[in-house]
Amino acid sequence: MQSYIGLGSNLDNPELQLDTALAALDDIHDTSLVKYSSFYRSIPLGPSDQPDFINAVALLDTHLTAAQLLSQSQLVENRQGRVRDGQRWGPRILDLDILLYGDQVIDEPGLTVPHPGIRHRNFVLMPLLELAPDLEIPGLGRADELLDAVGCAGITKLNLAMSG
Ligand code: 5RY
Ligand code: CA
Ligand code: CA
Repeated sequence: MQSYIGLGSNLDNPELQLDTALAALDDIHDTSLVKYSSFYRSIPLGPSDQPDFINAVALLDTHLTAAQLLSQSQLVENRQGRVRDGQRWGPRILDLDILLYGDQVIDEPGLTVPHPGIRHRNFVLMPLLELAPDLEIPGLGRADELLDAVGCAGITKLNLAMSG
């Protein structure tokens, strides 16, 4: 199964956190990292009293179920030192979201796929479109049309030389 994962960080050297997370995703059993997008710097959506984020999207090839992939992703978040304290949508060392799992639609407690934030978040749609320009999101339509509706304010694609 092909699954797209959103990555975000705004604490403790975010670019290093994303590099580490990409390697950790490839290390998940029965799963391999196929490719990943450029890194993007983006202003925080939701609570704005926090640092800018670095965001990216990865494409995985996996034999795990979506629920197994979710729990493996949460292990990666926890191993990188993510702590869940206080403020909802506050700053975090690493956030991994299952954006898409094949073309499946999943609605379970703790696991909604396609990810409910996709259509409103340019920091997800831009890197997703970089990997898959013709992508259709189940139930929502073409990703490029969703990005047209949301716009590109507050997000900058980083140069490879700057993100390393
Ligand atoms: C809105 C509310 C909550 C958008 C809105 C969240 C990230 C959201 C972020 C991230 C950037 C969050 C979830 N309206 N901002 N805000 N990148 N995560 N730029 O990864 F995304 S909290
Ligand atoms: Ca692996
Ligand atoms: Ca999350």
